[in-house]
Amino acid sequence: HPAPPGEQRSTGTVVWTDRFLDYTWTPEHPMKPARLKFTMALAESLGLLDGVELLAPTAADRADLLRIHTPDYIEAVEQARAPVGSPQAPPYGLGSPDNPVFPGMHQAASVIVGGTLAAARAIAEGRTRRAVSIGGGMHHAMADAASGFCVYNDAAVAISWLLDNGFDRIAYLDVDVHHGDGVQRAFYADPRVLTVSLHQHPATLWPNTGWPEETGAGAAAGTAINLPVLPGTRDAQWLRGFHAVVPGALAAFRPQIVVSQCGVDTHCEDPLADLALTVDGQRAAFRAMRDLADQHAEGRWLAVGGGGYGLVRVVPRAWTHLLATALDRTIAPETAIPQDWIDLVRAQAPQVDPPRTMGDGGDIAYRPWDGPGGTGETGDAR
Ligand code: V1S
Ligand code: CA
Ligand code: ZN
Repeated sequence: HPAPPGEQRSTGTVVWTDRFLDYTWTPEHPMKPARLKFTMALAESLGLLDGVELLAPTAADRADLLRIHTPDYIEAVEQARAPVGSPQAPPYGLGSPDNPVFPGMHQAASVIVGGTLAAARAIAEGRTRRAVSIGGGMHHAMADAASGFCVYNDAAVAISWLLDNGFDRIAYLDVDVHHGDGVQRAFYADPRVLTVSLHQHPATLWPNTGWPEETGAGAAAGTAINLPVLPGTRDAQWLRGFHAVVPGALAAFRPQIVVSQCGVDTHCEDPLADLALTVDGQRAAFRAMRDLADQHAEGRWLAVGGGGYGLVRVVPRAWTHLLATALDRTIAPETAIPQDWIDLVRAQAPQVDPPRTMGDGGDIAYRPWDGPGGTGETGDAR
């Protein structure tokens, strides 16, 4: 059985190792490790991590990866070398423009899985109620293929581990702008795992899955939920969709833990997709997921990162709010960004105008999901 809430355990744990930065594709690739580096620098600069113990993960081992991935695929990742003078892409999705082979790919991707597993173990063993690993969220990786910048599916491996360690109802919430296809696929016929993905409509965005009709198979019918939203969707509309679907689904499913993929490529400035959220809307989504875990899963919340390609203006602020949310250390959107952080990113990314405050001034004032009497502070349902 999952450990009961205890008094000595900490509220929130941050999983971090500089080895997350080894998950580095090509210099032109949109998924750059600087987004993680800038996030941790901003969180530190704000004093958010003062007195917070960082949990340093080790690489997942082969047995961990085999929970989800095939032996042949793991071997192909281990053996992958950048093609020398050959136009032919290596198999298993490796070597495509989305997933170019990079040196140390197997090791770097294994550390990402190790981070999400460390978060899962800390919660399962009752050492913490909430854990965040911003290196994770590689939700497109399939049993036998790399896909969409994802080599190994960290969340799927961690969910599989939780299923074998006392949990039999797990809710996975995926707010990345892309469909969480790899995690949905891994548990599509497993009634113990509820997967929910909000994403830009599959008719308008890769991977073109996540249609509302995809609802789970066999005994797991009804345990996959897909909520596509149209290009241009803004905070209030997105949050209204979230609150129309997610709280009721969790109340019915009664999860023992909530696992959230917190991709922030829903932002209006994201170069890969066409939704129009602000950092304020993303912050409201994180707080809503935390509060839902408090309400429905005895506070157990495992949050991972994911997409997000605004590496100076979006990801650092959004994921700093994610860390703050898990740590119960609220950062108001009006908070000024410290000058030392602005100087740091100016030096490393001179072409981008850094943000000045922790919010975008996003208008989430219209809050239909609140109903009468709601404060609207977290955009939570009442
Ligand atoms: N959407 C999208 C997108 N953008 C790119 C891309 C852009 C610039 C590059 F230099 C290289 C690639 N690829 C895609 C998608 C994959 C998106 C993965 C998102 C990952 C995540 O945020 O959900 C979580 C970590 N791939 C495609 O659209 C496929 C192509 C069809 C088009 C792009 N070309 C480069 C490959 C084939
Ligand atoms: Ca999603
Ligand atoms: Zn994405």
